[in-house]
Amino acid sequence: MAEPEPISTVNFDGLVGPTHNFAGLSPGNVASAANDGAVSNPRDAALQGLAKMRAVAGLGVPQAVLPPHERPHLGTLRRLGFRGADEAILARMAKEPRLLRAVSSASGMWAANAATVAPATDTLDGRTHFVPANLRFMFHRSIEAEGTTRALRAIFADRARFVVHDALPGGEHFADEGAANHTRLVGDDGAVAHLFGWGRGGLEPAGSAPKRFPARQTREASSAVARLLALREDAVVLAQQHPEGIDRGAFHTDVLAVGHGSLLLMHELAFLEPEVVTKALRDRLGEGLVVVLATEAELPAADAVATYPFNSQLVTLPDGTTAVVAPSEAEQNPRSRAFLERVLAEENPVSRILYLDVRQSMRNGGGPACLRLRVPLGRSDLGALAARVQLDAKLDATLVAWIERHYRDRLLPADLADPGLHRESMTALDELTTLLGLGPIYDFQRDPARVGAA
Ligand code: SUG
Repeated sequence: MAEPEPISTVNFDGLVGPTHNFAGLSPGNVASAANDGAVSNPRDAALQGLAKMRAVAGLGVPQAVLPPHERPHLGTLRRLGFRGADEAILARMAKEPRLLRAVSSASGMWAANAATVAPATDTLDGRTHFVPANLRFMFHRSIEAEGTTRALRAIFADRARFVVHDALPGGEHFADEGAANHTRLVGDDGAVAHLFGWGRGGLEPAGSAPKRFPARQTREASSAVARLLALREDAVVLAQQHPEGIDRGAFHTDVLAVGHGSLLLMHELAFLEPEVVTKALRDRLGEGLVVVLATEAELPAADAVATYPFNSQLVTLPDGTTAVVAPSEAEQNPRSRAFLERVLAEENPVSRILYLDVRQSMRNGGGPACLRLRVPLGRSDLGALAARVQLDAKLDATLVAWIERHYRDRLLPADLADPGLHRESMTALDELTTLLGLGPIYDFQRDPARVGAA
């Protein structure tokens, strides 16, 4: 086997889909509940996401896109026994508004939940491994796994370099939420650690559990993902999310912690035993690891959950230092901003903070870090991608025009049964697969009679 190339992190952001709306679908996600039924702006949402990608690419960090999912997903409704033409099925949804919301969510935009990824440098067979997340915990997200797997297999098609596994089997016992609960850290002499956060026991009960909000990821799921990724056992650190943190609204690890390279930022309510986690990482990575801990006194979890300073992206700049790409809500909150400024002032790799507006996504509980899947790749891997997904000025301009051509600027959950919306979405996605050179990844494209025939 050849020596793996040096890797750098490519951010694959989920393009926001044309049905982006506020449906109140996620118990334990404070923003999703608070904005239930509000008017959304899918066009702004998609443009904000693209502006973030442009800003990150502008820092000299490689950037790519993942396609949105087909929504509303009539294939799911057919599997649930609804029959007839698309339009007839949508008309039936007048009596099933909750189901319609669940099959219409643009939640695939949060690409940090699409999969968990391990780079070729860290795996036993020297290939880059992906485990698509089954997202079993909530129905509206569970229907993403199939489409995600298809999209990843279309892009990372080269089997000599990439392995896209099946999502974990089973029900809630192996509920997996993807990279939102995974952090890869690098220490002295290139040592690596993979930190997997979990919230509850699946088959075996865990010691303590949240009381108010549900824990999503199981310990058994995290262990299975680590095995499938073909990681060395001694590089894996499993850590329980703090039940109290979950009860305050940290439904994923990345709501209260973020790590990259040798830097880990975490709130004291991110993990149940922050000292034990720090020690396990330090034993593996050495003194080069920098951990910045925010206490409840410095930064109340309520502020962190409302404004997402830990849901920042940490990206390596061409000069080797790190930038923090934070949501503008964190800039406007004095405590969150003070914490990030402390990070900037202290001895660590951080050299700048960039605040960006991803408000439409934030209102459903997704900050900058939720919108991207980190895929560490070697230089030659980029050339081996089987689709035109890398963001450059040309693709950026093409996507802006595509969004402006197809997206609405106003949407309410009550609009989701509109056959016009379904038709617009399919037309947009059909065009997108051509723009990105993806091939027919959507169900409606595999049944050509139905393209644009809502
Ligand atoms: O799973 N929200 C998503 C937000 C995911 C954020 N991702 C990370 N933290 N990595 C969720 O709760 C809300 C959809 C709605 O209510 O319309 C939603 O699915």
